Amino acid sequence: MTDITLWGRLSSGNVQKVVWVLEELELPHEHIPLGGPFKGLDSSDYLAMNPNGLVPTLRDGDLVVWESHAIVRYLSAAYGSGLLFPVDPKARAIVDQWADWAATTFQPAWMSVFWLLVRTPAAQHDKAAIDKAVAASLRCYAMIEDRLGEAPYLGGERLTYADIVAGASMYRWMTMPIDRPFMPNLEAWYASLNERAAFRKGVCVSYEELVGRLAF
Ligand SMILES: N[C@@H](CCC(=O)N[C@@H](CS)C(=O)NCC(=O)O)C(=O)O
Repeated sequence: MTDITLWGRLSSGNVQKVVWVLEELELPHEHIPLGGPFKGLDSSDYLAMNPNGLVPTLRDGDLVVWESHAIVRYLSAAYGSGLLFPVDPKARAIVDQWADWAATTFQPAWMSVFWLLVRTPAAQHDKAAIDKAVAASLRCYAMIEDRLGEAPYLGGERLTYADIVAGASMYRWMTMPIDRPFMPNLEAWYASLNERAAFRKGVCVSYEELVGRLAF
């Protein structure tokens, strides 16, 4: 029996990672929409839980944790040990390598494309900035492509939390109006993620409400 609550709007890429892992592990939970059109990030109750004032935040019993990667890693360790979370430290180091790279390098790159191309109103588009951001993202996707030539998942032979934090980019990346060079391993990975109901539910979410909207 779990006592899990997730706060955050489902159109947030960072919330989507958490929904995916909750669904992947079939963890019952309460979901409270927050942020964006739902507002509420500056309430004193929320800031007492998450002084960073952003979504997602997760509560599991007496634990409150924020930062999407910390949440995904916690749920994977607590409820998916040996599955999403390798027990062997050497196997886990590789998973952490890709997960931390996703947080520090990969997500800033592809999110920059999303902000410049999707969230920024079309009249304000800066083509040079978009091209530069796409090029930086493609360097990251090329790294993923190479890695997926060695193993079916970023961490190796099975899906881990590294695939969740990095794969959460894939729906937006594959549906944004950009030129994407064909990367067969990336396509195969995306197809295999799409076979998972948890991925479809958490990540393949319309971003219509974000188009041309810089406000949140
Ligand atoms: N590093 C944080 C970033 C969190 C973040 O930027 N959240 C955004 C949504 S993706 C947010 O709360 N924006 C304000 C809003 O939705 O109102 C994490 O990974 O959890």
